[in-house]
Amino acid sequence: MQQELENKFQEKIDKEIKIEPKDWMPEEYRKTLIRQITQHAHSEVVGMLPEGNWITRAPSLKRKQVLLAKIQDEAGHGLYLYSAAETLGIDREKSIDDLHIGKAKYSSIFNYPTLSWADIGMIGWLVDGAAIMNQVPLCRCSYGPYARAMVRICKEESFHQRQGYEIVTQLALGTPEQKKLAQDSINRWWWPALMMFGPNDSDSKHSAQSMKWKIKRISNDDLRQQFVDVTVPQAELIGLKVPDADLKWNEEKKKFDFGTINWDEFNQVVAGNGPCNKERIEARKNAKEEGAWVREAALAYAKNHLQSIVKQ
Ligand code: BYC
Repeated sequence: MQQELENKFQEKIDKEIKIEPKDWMPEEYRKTLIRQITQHAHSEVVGMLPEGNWITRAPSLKRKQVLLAKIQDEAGHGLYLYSAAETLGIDREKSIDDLHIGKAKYSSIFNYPTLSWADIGMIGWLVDGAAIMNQVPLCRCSYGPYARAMVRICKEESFHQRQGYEIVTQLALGTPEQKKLAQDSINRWWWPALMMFGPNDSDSKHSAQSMKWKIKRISNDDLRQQFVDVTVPQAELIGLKVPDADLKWNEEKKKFDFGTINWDEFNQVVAGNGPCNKERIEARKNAKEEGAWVREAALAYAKNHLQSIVKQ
């Protein structure tokens, strides 16, 4: 019986029919999605912190407005994703608590500090750029609610990437001091951006099953390669040097060869020992505590409002 259900489920996936919340699904499929979607939601929300660090110091009113809008978009992405995870039966409060007690993961990239304004451009260009590369295939994910959430998220991420590249371009083509800021920033963000795609295919424990279930469509290494191939020419165009002595165009394979990622650093950051892990979780916990009165007030208002409607 169970085997029959699983066969039918896989048949649907093979025929590109979306799985919807009330459809039967293997427990492991549900768990994998809950893990990936909540990690993704946490990344969006924690990702607001390094950028929020520069709202008060944006170099002009226009830059401040754009940055504020971008950060609000990230909050929206978090909300769509928590909602998508809820359709799988996970409680939002519980997933947020899991983040706060260090049980749930979020993207390694957000554990690095934003030391200069150039870092805000670099996040838009490299981090959102890597996010798009990874998320466009997720628009074809077999689970309907996740796939649909990704469509809108990708549209917004594309705008974020463009605004980031525009900031970096202006700095890179500006005064020698500005160019130095941009170069220093790419030196610090390049390798962490490559780590966003996750472990090499041979070490990626979830990939094989996730590809079979069409949750993932393209492997970690293939996405990383696509990112390098697209991004290196963009760096060259504005005169920035990618900090990789082994980076070289491979004419035969029509792709860039590049150096080895420091996996020890990646593992340390994922394990909670990166430069800003503790600060990030502390900030999220404080936000929850300090925002408690807003939630209580909103709930009281909603209850009141509902009662007055019922009375009418
Ligand atoms: N950081 O078997 P694997 C954004 C974990 S963009 C931390 O390959 P999977 C944003 C992985 O979770 C960023 N942990 O796993 C952009 C697993 O651990 P567990 C968010 C990582 O799931 C701009 C273990 O390593 N994007 O939000 O098949 C502004 C083994 O890995 C990382 C997404 O989340 C990492 N970089 O593939 C603001 C996209 N990489 O769970 C916000 C959706 C791997 O077994 N997620 N790990 O303990 C995915 O596409 C996939 O989950 C991944 C990993 C490609 C990230």
